[in-house]
Amino acid sequence: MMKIWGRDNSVNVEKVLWVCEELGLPFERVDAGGQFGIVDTPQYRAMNPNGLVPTVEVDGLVLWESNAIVRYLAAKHSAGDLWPNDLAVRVEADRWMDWGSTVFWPAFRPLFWNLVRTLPEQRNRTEIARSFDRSAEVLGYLDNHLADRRHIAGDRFTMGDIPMGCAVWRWLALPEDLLERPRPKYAALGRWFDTLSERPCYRKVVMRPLS
Ligand SMILES: N[C@@H](CCC(=O)N[C@@H](CS)C(=O)NCC(=O)O)C(=O)O
Repeated sequence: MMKIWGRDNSVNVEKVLWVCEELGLPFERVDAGGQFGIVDTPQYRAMNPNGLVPTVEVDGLVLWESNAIVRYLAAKHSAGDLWPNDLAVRVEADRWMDWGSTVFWPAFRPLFWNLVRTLPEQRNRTEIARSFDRSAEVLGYLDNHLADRRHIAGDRFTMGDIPMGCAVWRWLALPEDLLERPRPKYAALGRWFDTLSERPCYRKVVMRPLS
C-alpha cells in the first residue's frame, strides 16, 4: 500500500492527501515534520534529502516534491481526467501548479506563519502588511484567469486545481480581525472556491481549521 509521510496540517501534504481521496487510492499516513520530527533521521533523509514533507513510497518508488507526486498519481490513475491528455490543457494545469509554489506561496507564507503559527506578541507587523499586499496582488492574477473558466485548466476539475485549492483555503480562512483590512473581493476566485467546496474530498482534507 502507498505510504505517505507528513503531518496533515502541511499545505504540501494536503495536496497529496486530496488527490488520493479524489482517486480513491488507499494509503497509510505517518505523522512527520513539525512537532512529530522524523524528518531529520538518517532513514528519512535517505528517502528525502531535503528533510521536508511529504515523502511518498509507492510502486517501488520514493517520491518527494508535492506537485510531482500529484502529477505522478494523476497520470497513473486518472489520465484524461485529473491528468489532462490535451497538452494545451495540461500545460495550463502545470503552470498554475508551479505558480502556486513559486509565486503565491512565497508571497503568502509570512502572513500565514505570523498569524497562525506565531504568538501574538511575536508577530511582525511589517511582514504581515507586506505579505498581505503581495498575496492580494498575485491572487488578482488568478482571479483574472478564472474570470472566463470554471476551473484552473478549463471547465473541468484537474490536478491544476489542487495546489492553489489548498492555498486559497488558507487565505480565505484567516480571520478578518487579524488581517486588519478586508481581503479584496475577487468574484471569479470566490466562484471557483465555492465550486471546490462542493467536493467532499476538498472539505474533508483541506477545509479544516488552520493550524
Ligand atoms: N517544495 C516542497 C516543499 C515541502 C515543504 O516545504 N514542506 C514543509 C511543510 S508544508 C516542511 O516539510 N516543513 C518542515 C516540517 O514540517 O518539519 C514540496 O512541495 O513538497
